[in-house]
Amino acid sequence: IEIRRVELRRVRLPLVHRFRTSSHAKHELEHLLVTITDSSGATGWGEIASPSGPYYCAETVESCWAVARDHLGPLVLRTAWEHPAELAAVLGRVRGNHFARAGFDMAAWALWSALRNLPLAEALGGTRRRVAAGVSLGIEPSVDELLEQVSARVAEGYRRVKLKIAPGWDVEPVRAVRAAFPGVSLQVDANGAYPNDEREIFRELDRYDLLMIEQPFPPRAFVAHAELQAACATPICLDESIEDVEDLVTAVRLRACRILNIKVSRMGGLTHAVRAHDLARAEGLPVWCGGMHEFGIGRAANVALSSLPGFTLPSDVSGSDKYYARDVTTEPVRCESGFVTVSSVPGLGWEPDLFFLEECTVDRI
Ligand code: OSB
Ligand code: MG
Repeated sequence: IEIRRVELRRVRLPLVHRFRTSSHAKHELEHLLVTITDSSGATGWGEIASPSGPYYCAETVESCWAVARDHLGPLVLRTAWEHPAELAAVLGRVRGNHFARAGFDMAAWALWSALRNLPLAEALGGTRRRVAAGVSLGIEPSVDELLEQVSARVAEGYRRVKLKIAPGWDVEPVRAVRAAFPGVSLQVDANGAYPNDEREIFRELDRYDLLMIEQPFPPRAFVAHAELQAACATPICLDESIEDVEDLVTAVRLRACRILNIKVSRMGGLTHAVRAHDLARAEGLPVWCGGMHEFGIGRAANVALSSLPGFTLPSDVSGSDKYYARDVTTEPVRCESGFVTVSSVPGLGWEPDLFFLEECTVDRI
């Protein structure tokens, strides 16, 4: 496969509900969409779902734009490949910049699976026909507003609820949600907001029958996570800490977590996400697919990835409507009774809405 044309678009969508984490609040998002076209005119779409500022990881929309334009795009235009993993190996000459690389790797998988007439899920080794959908709820102005959110999502059928926590917004909202929804499958995500020696808050959270505590400490704190995991019954799940398979080996050897969140973006693409899945599965570590508020293109890739056999916990693959009034695909990703159906259409499985994209594209190259 030889790529003749690479297009980057910067696309802006408003969020239906403001989302706040331990580090930042958002009411609209800008992601980059990557289109690659081969010599036969076939195209593949990918999404670079970087947050706008460097608070989740080091990348930003601006850094992704620059690295995609100056390094990844040119590399893709001069590399011939037979399988997406070959292109991923070449993209790996660029250090770090996983979100930017993920957009190109995703586009390569979308194109390759379409050319082979295979649904993306099948091309990746997926076995599930539908995936369990969980929902991630941001920090709300009050516990009452949080309870309203939980109530609405549980009524929609989501299989589990994740609450963002941060110092000052942890035990109280968890206690309130647990009291109001005793049967709901509940987990928390701190996005690394606690100092490495914090134990008391987690001792308390240990009492609320949580499915997991995600990323309590900063990304590089493998030892602190291992010490906390040894001291608490609730499984620790790592997100920001795991950027590649080497990080996962470190976490497994140190017993720093019992669950892994795999994000296509954070791992640097589907190729690396599948490798992380394979290793976790061999080590008996359950995984689920995390999200970055993806638009329909990235969301489609998340659904396909979640169909792999090791994804035994509900993923953050909510329906498009949880985030966007209108998505960039002709059909939104739909969550029905807590499940998203895996597409059986060859390629990505969802089509870009080219007319709507004209309206929400703010820059292109
Ligand atoms: O840590 O999982 C996270 C969104 C932005 C940055 C980090 C995270 C998240 C989410 C959103 O939790 C999950 C989703 O896309 O539904
Ligand atoms: Mg997380």
